[in-house]
Amino acid sequence: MAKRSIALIGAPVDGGAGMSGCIMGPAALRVANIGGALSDLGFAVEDWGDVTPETVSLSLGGQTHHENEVAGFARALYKNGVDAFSKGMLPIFLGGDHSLSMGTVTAAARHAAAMGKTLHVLWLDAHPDFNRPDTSHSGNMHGMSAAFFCGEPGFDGILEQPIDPVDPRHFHVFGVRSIDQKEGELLRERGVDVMDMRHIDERGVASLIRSVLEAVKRDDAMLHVSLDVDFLDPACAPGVGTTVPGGATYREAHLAMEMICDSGLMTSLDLVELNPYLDERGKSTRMLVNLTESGFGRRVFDRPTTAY
Ligand code: HAR
Ligand code: MN
Ligand code: MN
Ligand code: MN
Repeated sequence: MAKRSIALIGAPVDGGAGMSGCIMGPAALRVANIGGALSDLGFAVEDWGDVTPETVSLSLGGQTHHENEVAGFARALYKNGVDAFSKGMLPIFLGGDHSLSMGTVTAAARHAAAMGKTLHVLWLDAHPDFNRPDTSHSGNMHGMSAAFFCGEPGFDGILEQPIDPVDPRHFHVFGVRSIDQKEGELLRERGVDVMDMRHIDERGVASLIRSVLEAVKRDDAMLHVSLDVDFLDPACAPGVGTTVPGGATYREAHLAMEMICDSGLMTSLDLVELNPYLDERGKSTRMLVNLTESGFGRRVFDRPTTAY
C-alpha cells in the first residue's frame, strides 16, 4: 500500500509563550532537513511553507496576552489543516508555541466529525495546557490550547465558526509534571486521561501508550499527536522556554513514537515549543527530527510489526 502523503505546515507563532524565540522553530526544523528525513523513509512530502496569520481583532479580557496573534494563526492553521485532511494527507505542523494547537486540533476534529468519527489527542508534554483565561496565572495562551479545543468557555471569537469539541476523556496527557491548581481541578472534573511522570515511572511507557492506542482503535477514531519539546528531559532537549526537570528520557520518548508508528493510527502531528535561541548546537532540533523519524518508521533493526 502506498504510504500517506505528508504536508509540512509551518506555524511561526510565539505570542502564546511567555518568551519569544519559537518564531524560529519552523526554520530550524527545515534546516535540520525534516522533509528529507521523511522522504528517505518513503513518504511523499510537500512543504506548504509557513501559514500567513489572519488579521483578528478581539479581546478575551482578563490578562490574556496576544490573543490576536494566536487567533490569527489558529484560523490560518485550521483552514490549512482541513485542506490537508480533505486531500487525504497527513499534516505535520511545525511550531511555533503550543497555542497553535487551537487551530490544528480543531481542524482534525472537524475532519473527524465530517467522516462520522471521533478524535483522540495524545499530548506529550510537561504541562496539560488546560487553563482557561479565568484560571491562568500567566495569561500565556500556550497554556490554554487544550481547554479551548475541549470546549471550555472563555474563548469566544478565536475561530470564526463553532468548534467540534474534543471529548476530554479522549484527551490523553502523557509525561506531565507541572499542573496549576485550578487547572488540576478542571482536569479531574472533566475526566481527562492524565498520565504524569510518576505513572510512567511505575508502569512504563509501553503499557501506558498501549492503553491509549487501544482506546483509539476501539473507537475507530482519528489520532492527533502533539509533541511539546518540554515533554523531554532538559538534558536531551534544552531548547525550550519552559524546561521542567524529570522529563522523558531519550529512549522513553523514542519508544512512544515507535509504538505510535507501529499502530498506524496517527493522522496528524504537532511539533511545538522549539526555541532555537535557547538550544545548544541544534541538539533539541535534531531530537525533534529524530523523534519524528521514529514516528514514521525509522528502526534500528527491522522486526515484524506488532499490533501496536
Ligand atoms: N501552566 C502554566 C501556564 O498556564 C505553564 C504553561 C506552559 N505551557 C507550555 N506548554 N510551555 O506546555 O502559564
Ligand atoms: Mn505544551
Ligand atoms: Mn509544555
Ligand atoms: Mn471512547
